[in-house]
Amino acid sequence: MSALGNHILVEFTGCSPEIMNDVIAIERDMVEAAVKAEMTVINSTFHHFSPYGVSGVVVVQESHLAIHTWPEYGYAAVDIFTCGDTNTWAAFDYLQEKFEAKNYSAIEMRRGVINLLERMDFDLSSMREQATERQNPEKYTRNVWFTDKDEDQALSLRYTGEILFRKQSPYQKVSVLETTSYGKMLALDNMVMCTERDEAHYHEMISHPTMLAHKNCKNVLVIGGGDGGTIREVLKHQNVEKVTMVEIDEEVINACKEHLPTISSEFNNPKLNLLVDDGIKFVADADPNSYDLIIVDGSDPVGPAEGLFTNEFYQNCYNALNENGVLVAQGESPMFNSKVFVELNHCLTSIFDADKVNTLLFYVPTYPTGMWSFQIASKGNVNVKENLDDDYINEFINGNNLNYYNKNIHHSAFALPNFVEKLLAQ
Ligand code: SPD
Repeated sequence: MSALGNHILVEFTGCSPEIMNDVIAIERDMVEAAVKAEMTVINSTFHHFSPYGVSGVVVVQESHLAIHTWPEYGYAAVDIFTCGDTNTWAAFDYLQEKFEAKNYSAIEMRRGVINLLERMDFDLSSMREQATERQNPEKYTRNVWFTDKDEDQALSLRYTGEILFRKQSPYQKVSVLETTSYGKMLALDNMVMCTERDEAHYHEMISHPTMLAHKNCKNVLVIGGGDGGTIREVLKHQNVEKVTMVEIDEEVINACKEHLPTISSEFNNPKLNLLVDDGIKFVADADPNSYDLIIVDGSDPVGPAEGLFTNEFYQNCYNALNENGVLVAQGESPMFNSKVFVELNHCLTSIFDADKVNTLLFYVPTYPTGMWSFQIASKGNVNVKENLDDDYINEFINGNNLNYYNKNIHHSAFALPNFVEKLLAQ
């Protein structure tokens, strides 16, 4: 039976979900599959869907290869259509291997059976001229999005498709991506930790309001903070003598040292004692009355950071603080994660006196909802909201080129919207 084309419709199942969501890898593999099948590649266009899935087409001289993936089912629907003399099944074999497909099924169809068609005459030369006039400018676009989400809300950032670092550590998936408008970004288990463009909002606010109110933080403990942004800010304070940082995941440190040098710039500071260890255990074993300041710069309360949101951990922090010591803890978002936000505040007010715990709000465009918080709890008499020494603050601000923190921000950060006050009063 003579026909114009040959069409293979393929179901790949049991594929690697990671590969099925990797638009760069899929485009590369589809183009290479065409080459393996001895086709001549003309162009390709691929799209990544939010939150996941990839679609794309490779146009070849002999027709096309197309794909749609559902990573959550480990499934790819592929069709390979060719009207020339090609080795179509070589493309199939190649893709099966690259997608790590455990199973497949395929149907082969003859398309355009000649006996059923009637040939028509038309003026080919004038059609070619018109087509040349209409030619699209050469343009390469890739629309790839990273999404940080829970069941109901999400924050998406467009990125180039390049994943600069990707490793499954014993604790979490560590990745560094190149976003299109926020610079490079560190993500842990698909949650945004920091981007080059707005990390200063977080790192300045986790350190300066408390340290400038305390005025004499000599011995500082940082739990987490593997990207290095918090210690970078802490070490801007001249009276700091020693910073002990306990980060559980060495891969986070490695990723940031390699790809985020402006954030991880202080890892070689001689005042830093960097320990790759479990911060929860470290605090449980810490000598009592040791630290002027403890900063808990953990990720969100899933995976390795879950234990950073417990009563026992904060009781141990309280014991490890000296009599005038202050604690700052990553407090989540009152909008995105209001349950944890409230629970942490209540946990601290049950350990420190209620009037010694303050909620500080600040804005990070790349965190879901944009509004984020720190809880600041004081063991002694340091009041982070009032009786601030303006000269001391000014001297610090003038000596450092800060992006977010200033005196007005310090005062306003403790002003809470009504809905936040109501949440905390529950
Ligand atoms: N979802 C964002 C939670 C922020 C956690 N810490 C960020 C690390 C920056 N040093």
